[in-house]
Formats: sequence, C-alpha cells, structure tokens
Amino acid sequence: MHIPMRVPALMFLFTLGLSACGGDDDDRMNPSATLTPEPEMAMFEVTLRNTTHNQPLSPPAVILHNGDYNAWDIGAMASNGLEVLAESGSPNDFITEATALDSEAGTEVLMPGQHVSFTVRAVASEQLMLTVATMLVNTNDAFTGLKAWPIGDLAIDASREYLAPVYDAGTEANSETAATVPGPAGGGEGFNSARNDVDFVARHPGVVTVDDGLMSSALDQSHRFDNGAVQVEVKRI
Ligand SMILES: [Ca+2]
Ligand SMILES: [Ca+2]
Repeated sequence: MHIPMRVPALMFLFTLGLSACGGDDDDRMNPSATLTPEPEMAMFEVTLRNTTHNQPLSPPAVILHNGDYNAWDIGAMASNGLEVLAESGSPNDFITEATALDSEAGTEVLMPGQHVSFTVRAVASEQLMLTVATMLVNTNDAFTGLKAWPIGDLAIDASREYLAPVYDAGTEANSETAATVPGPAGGGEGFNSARNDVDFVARHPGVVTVDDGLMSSALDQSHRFDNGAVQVEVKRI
C-alpha cells in the first residue's frame, strides 16, 4: 500500500524541478533580449486628388492596416461607420471601427482639382494595406476610395496610383432632393440612421440630375462622376 502513495510525491518533486530549470533558462535569456534591434518602420505619404467637376469630397479617412480589417464588400451591408461617412461626410465613426495600425482623418473638404496629403506609418511588413474613403457630398450616399490595397511591397521612394471608382453605400435612397443632399448643391440632411435603399454596397449607378428630367433633383450635369472621383497616390518615404 505504501508504494502507490509515494508516486504522486515523486511526480510533484519532478514537476518542481522542471519549473526551476525553466526559470534559470529565462534568466540566462534576458541579457540577449536587450540586443534585439528596433523594428524597421515603413512610412507612406498618401496623396488624394479630387478629379470631379463639381463634387467636393468630405474630409477623407486614411487607414493603414493588415489583413485583419476589411472596410466593405460589394453586395454586403455597409457598416454603421461607412453609412455615417457616406451620408454625412464625417470620417470619425468609420475610423473608430477600423482595426488600424495607423490612421488619419481629414479636417477639410477637398474641392475639385485640389489635392491633400497624409502620412501614415507602421512596422514594415509585406502585409501592409491601405484603405481610403471619402463622400461625394453632392449626393445622397455616394463615396469613393479603395480598400485593402496592398502597399507593403513598396520600396523606399517607390509609388503607385489608383483612380478610385464611386460606390453607393446602399443606405439612403438616391432621391437627389435638396432636403437629402448635404453638400452645397442641396444643403440638406446628412446622416439619418434609417436605411431606405437596397442596403448593400455596390458601384454607384450615377446621378440622374435635372438635366435628364428628374425635376426634383438638386443636381445638374456638372455633378456627374462617371470616371472615378479621387486619384490616390501612395509613396513610401
Ligand atoms: Ca444610395
Ligand atoms: Ca441612413
């Protein structure tokens, strides 16, 4: 009867011994840990140029991230932050809900023909991606930008460009009325939590405007945007 009783005690001592050895190993490793080099940082200058005739762009959201974040999908519901951005032009909720390594929120409207630059940085990685979003303010819920654009492979001083298309957040009907268009063409309401459109993100079908017979529209032909709305240039600096 005594022999089985001693086995657990021996096992207990053996376990203690292993723990003590582990502690000694940790102590011996510490000096070398201080020699670990600082991680290489990657810094990017992101320049946005408004290519439209008459669509001021709302203060942009610029987000540096990795594969853990996806801002929208064609055919899927817009997030609440994207709804707010696309209806009111405010980038803050959109940025708050992002899983970002770094981000910048614009503070001013970007007028047609103008450009603005932002700088974002993170530990260098092949996985780095860029997401940009901004509202075409003379619309109900049109936005332009790009998402999960791979930029981690850029060498220092290398750059690339992309003319971003226009999307419909699908969260507000495209009535084009002055009461619902927040930009200077309408001066109407911005964000409304109701969703009275198709409730999925898609390429924007375009605006009809008063020039094509939609007499309740606050828009005219100058507000069209058939060929993209923002030129995005990213340069690693
Ligand atoms: Ca819409
Ligand atoms: Ca809405």
